[in-house]
Amino acid sequence: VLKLYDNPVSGNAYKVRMMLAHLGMRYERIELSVTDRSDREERLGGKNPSLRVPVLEFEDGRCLGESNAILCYLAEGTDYLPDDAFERAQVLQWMFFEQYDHEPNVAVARFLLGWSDDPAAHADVIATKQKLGRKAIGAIERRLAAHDFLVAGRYSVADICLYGYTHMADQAGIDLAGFPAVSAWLARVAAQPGHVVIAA
Ligand SMILES: N[C@@H](CCC(=O)N[C@@H](CS)C(=O)NCC(=O)O)C(=O)O
Repeated sequence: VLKLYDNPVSGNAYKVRMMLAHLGMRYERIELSVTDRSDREERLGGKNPSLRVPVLEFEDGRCLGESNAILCYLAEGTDYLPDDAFERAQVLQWMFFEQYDHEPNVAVARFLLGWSDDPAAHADVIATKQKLGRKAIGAIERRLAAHDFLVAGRYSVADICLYGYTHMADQAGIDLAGFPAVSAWLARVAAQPGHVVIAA
């Protein structure tokens, strides 16, 4: 059976759990802490050089890290990844954007607020991350003002990817009230067949 090196509160791991749920794939969850990382080398050393979760381990022992690489691999040949080369590149456009402009801000603000020992000590960093996180969500808003989904007019792995941390923006201290197209899109994503919530 597939093994997912996982953490229940990680949005990056949640993105992978959502994809696996859509595809109806069975897997075993192996939980690693996101606060005590002392066992990372021992547990992930041979599996993902960055020592981060999520990591997906296949039955033949091969391992894949990076949530968005895992999403693309699982989506290959399914309706969640377009066949057309330009549309595939647009999917990647949004997934690279997520990893550079969105996740490092929204996810890190959320982590510092919810899981660090002393959020007040990180107040300046949190404020900067929130500002940049709002800017990233503004880019999604601009796209979704005229589109129901991010790419090709239909639900794809790009939507799964950006739903992950956007739907938890409130936990990062980012209010989505000023982003009506994003809010409507979040509801469309949550209504997809096979949708799962993060606290599963
Ligand atoms: N770019 C990576 C980021 C993964 C990541 O940041 N994982 C976090 C949990 S959300 C983690 O393992 N943190 C512990 C650490 O950085 O040592 C991905 O998309 O998979």
